[in-house]
Amino acid sequence: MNIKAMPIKTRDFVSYSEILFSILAGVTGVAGSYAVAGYTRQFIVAPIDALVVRLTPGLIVAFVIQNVGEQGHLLHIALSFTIAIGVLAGTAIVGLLVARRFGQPSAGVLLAATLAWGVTTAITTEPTLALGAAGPVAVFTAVGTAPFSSAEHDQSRRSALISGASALTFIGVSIGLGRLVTTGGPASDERGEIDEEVSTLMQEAESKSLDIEGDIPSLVSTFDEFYNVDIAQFDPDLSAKGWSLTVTGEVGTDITVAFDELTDMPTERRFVTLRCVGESLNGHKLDNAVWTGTPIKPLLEEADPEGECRCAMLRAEDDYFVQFPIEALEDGFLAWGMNGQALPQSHGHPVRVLIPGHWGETNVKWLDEIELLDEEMDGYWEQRGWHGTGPVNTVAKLWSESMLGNGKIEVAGHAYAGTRGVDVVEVSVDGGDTWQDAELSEPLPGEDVWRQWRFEFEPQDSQMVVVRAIDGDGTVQAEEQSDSFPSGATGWVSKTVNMMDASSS
Ligand SMILES: Nc1nc2c(c(=O)[nH]1)N[C@H]1C(S)=C(S)[C@@H](COP(=O)(O)O)O[C@H]1N2
Ligand SMILES: [Mo]
Repeated sequence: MNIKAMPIKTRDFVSYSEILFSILAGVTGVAGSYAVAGYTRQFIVAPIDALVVRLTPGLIVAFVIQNVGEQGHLLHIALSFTIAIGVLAGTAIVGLLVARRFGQPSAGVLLAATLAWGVTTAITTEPTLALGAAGPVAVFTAVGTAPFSSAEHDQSRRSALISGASALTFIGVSIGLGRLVTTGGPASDERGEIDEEVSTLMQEAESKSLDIEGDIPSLVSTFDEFYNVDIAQFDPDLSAKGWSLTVTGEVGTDITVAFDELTDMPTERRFVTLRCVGESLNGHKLDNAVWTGTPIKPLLEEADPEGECRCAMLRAEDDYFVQFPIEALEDGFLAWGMNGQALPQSHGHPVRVLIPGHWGETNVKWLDEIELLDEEMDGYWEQRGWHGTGPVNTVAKLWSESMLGNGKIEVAGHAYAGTRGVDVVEVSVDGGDTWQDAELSEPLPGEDVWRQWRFEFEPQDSQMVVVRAIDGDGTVQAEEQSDSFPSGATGWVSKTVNMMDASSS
């Protein structure tokens, strides 16, 4: 932009320099908010993002999930950043206009700062942290009240450059500070030690895991491997101390349980596998962990459900909600530990639900309320067209192909069929004409656990490998191909495996 073109003409409603400085105010205001709040729900972008997520129509969400996938988050987060910058820039513009119209620079700056603080407080409900956004808005509004004049355009250019450089420096420092401030997850006194029962189970999973050449999860996924699906970009950051769960609605008695009361209940350790209804047929939103928690049933019995529909709405701190039958909930589990440690923030700290054999979306994280209903209602994803509250589809994944030292090709993966269990995995190396049984890992204890499979064969030029699982009821995985939307992907995973591919993986 040519600074010469920036002098204020009195007939301009807003001048270029006012636009420039209000944008700098907006960007640095957002950076300042990040510096004091970190990547948490007190950061000005977080509530805006939650609103964007809530208001995005289901069809668009479904389209993004299917066509953009994981990167879909970037779209709404970019929009949310733009809105936050726009809002703060707007407060600066108002200040700058008032300053110029009334010839009162300090009144303009004060107005911009107050507006920026007020708006940020309204958005984040954090008056003190809102000062982080208001400060830089005030500074850049103040600099902007000294208008460029055509007579001194060299000086104007210098002033614009200095301002831009200062803004960049400020943003850099804010990113550093914000990173330090972002803590997330259980506090160190909440992290917990791996107890003996969990480590025995983890060892069992380790010893039952097949010796697979390719790089895929063992029978227990690590924290790093375990997939994540969140409706919001900013996970709730809850402490166990402040947490409680209410069972309410159509019940004989309302119950509220605090974290300590929950963990005093009979504690169990269970292997439970999770799978997202939105994942592609051979996707990786399928993982398994050892969870520490307590069964839901006694709590439900205490509350004494009465509703007509025998169904429950589960709600969470991130405004997520899902509804499904009480029968499924009764088999459920309230977990506060994962692989022997406190539940990580991203998996629902301090308490999440695990519903055996049902799609991932029923496994509510950051749970705070179970409401028994009189009438069925749609949950968050069902409102957006998904049918993901029922039992999972059977699937065998083909996650690795490797060339072995013995000259053979190894294909391997995991298979999952919810509470039906996986009985057999079959592999075809001729595109589905003939089938052979794969080697399967010994079943882990538990009624909702995946298994690993592997299969070796003599390489030919190129061949079509197909895999399918047979569940505990003897039912073969459905062959017909369908997309994940709305009821979960179906079909058999197939891949053309040739020696070149296999040796490079
Ligand atoms: N509160 C809350 N619970 C939630 C979700 C969410 O966005 N918010 N996502 C659901 C979905 S769609 C899935 S597949 C699982 C994923 O759990 P994970 O992130 O621990 O793997 O959590 C479910 N529970
Ligand atoms: Mo999901």
